[in-house]
Amino acid sequence: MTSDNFAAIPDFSVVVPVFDEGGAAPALAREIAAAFAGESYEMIFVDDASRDDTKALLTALKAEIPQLRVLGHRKNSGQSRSIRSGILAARAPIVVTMDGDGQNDPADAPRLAKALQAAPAELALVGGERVKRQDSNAKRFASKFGNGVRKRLLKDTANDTGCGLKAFRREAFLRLPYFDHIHRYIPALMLREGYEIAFQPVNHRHRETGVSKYTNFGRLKASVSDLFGVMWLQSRARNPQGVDEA
Ligand SMILES: Nc1nc2c(ncn2[C@@H]2O[C@H](COP(=O)(O)OP(=O)(O)O)[C@@H](O)[C@H]2O)c(=O)[nH]1
Ligand SMILES: [Mg+2]
Repeated sequence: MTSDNFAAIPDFSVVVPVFDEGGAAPALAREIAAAFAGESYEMIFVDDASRDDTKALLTALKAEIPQLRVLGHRKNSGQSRSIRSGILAARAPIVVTMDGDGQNDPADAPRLAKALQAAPAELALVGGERVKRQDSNAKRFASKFGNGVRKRLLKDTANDTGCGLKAFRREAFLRLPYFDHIHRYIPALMLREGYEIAFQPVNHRHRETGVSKYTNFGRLKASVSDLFGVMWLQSRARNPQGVDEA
């Protein structure tokens, strides 16, 4: 990449958290490059102190993909913190996140990003909803149950907040309170901030390599306390319906 390229602010920053995804990350980076070919974009992989060769493989790919940036945590800090590190480093006004294991399809990403780019500023998020989950029955059941409870309690209109593929305005994300596992509550928190949100169906693929980093029990444990936390945040929100300057 020339310094000229680096100076220009891209339209889209694709942010991908990865933890021990050496088997999937390089192919995913190439797929993202193919999906965004001809667009003004950067992609930021955030390596969360992987124990495998994820970071080395991605770093080697920078020669092939000039839009690729590789960040690394010194200590494992989880998916949400990785996403946040990527967003803090992102230079584009629109951020697209996706899982690092290849289960989200990069081919869907430009559609979400462009829908947001074309929308009025009030719309801050276009989230993906996986139409045909390619996961085990147990995970699908747990997800359906969790999504149902969350949607009822938070009224966040989201059917699938666990979908890693989301496009949102960077500036809007930076206004949200941050906590571990926030990635499942971005729709609710965007609404709390007074933004509008929308969803589009997206493809979902089998995990071909590596292992899932979450168990149903671990997810449930985190989700319950987070759910109460977000309900509390909602109860403490005030919305001035716009701010006018005289
Ligand atoms: N950076 C980071 N990413 C993680 C961590 N745990 C999961 N991920 C990423 O989050 C995404 C979803 O995790 P995954 O294990 O595939 O969950 P599942 O699809 O729900 O089984 C993948 O991109 C993972 O690499 C973590 O501790 N740190
Ligand atoms: Mg996965």
